[in-house]
Amino acid sequence: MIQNAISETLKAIEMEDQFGAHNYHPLPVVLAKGEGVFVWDVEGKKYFDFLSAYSAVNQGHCHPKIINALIEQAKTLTLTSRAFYNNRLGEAEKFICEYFGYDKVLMMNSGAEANETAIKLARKWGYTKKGIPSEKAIIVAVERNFHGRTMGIISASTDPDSRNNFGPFLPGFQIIAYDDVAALERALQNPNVCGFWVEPIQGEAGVFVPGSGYLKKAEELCKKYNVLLMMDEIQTGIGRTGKLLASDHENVKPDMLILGKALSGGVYPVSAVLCRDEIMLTIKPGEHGSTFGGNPIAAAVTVASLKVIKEEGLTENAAKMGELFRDRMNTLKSKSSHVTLVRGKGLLNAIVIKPTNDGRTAWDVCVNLMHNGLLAKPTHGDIIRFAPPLVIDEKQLNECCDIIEKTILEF
Ligand code: IF1
Repeated sequence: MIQNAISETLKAIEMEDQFGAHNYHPLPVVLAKGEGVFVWDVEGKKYFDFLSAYSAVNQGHCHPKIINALIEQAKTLTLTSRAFYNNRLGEAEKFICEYFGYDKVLMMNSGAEANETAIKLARKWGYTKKGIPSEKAIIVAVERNFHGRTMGIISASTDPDSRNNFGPFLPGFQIIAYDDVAALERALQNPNVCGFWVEPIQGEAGVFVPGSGYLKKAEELCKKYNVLLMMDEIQTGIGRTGKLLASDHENVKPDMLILGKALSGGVYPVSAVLCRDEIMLTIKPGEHGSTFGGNPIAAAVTVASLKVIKEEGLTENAAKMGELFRDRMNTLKSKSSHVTLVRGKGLLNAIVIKPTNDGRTAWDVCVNLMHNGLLAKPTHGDIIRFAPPLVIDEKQLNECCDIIEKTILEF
């Protein structure tokens, strides 16, 4: 029994290795089932999921209400294209706009597509509303940004792994330091700037939380210089940081709100850009679109996913469990010389691991965490991001902190 289960793990890994692109380096675990905060591998071993598919399954794995919405719609009508209307999209658009407080929404599929849509909307608004000379629009972005993997997006990236040997790049981006108000004001004085494109907390970079007041100041400067604040909340949104949006921590209302991941509870690829009419209506029929964008399944799943966040108080739970988690991690930091830093907001947290003298790193900690029943992934070598589904309860959270503490103290 055990033997053939292990061979199932190896068989799955070998098949991916032989037939799949090598664009990831996964932990050596083969998952087969998910429910709430738990996932099971092919050997039947149970784990706490502390990555949540990079904050896509905030509502927990296979949430019954979201799965039922998927099944019911999938049995009825899956895709019409936008050449025709359908009976699900309009009601979903209304629900989403009222949920986040915007005039209109443009539905896409992946987060990258939502960010590409935001770039096109900002430029179109820049030319047709702000009067920027043709082909001169600039979008200001920040160092260590992560907005996706498409050519337009990596043209603004400062990460060599995202850019090397993929050029030539899309022009029209200016990169400034993150969390630097003076640099931002200098950049926005250029009248050709149409947008400031930023994550309220930098997830991929290792959960960098900017100084308090930075987002508010950015909003004020964007208003002062007539620049669109384009907020990428794909990872930080939908309750993850203990508020519905990370922007809410500073009462900031972005001109453009960019969402993805947990917008569908990790059940179906759905992304979206929300903004006021003045911006959204600069794109006319035939100027942008996508075969699957806003399809009936995406519409039904998104409404169900957003309802779950409110019905189950997941935003408030993320705030409460996040406080508990950081307290426990800071206690651990005082006990272990390997943990050099703890940072985060709500249930988007990270610890920084000092490598051991014999060269063991955050990766080795994650392998040991896996053996101890908790799945997390290192980023940029020494940082481990911890982001469980927002449905986690206090007992489960303390059990996970025990696992993390045990693993680190054994390290
Ligand atoms: C990978 C990172 C996280 C995102 C933000 C847009 C997107 C993402 C703030 C694009 C996607 C994912 C992509 C995935 C791993 C993961 C990731 F490490 F890559 F950066 F979460 F931090 N904006 N993030 O975080 O959305 O097109 O993927 O739907 O590419 O390895 P997408």
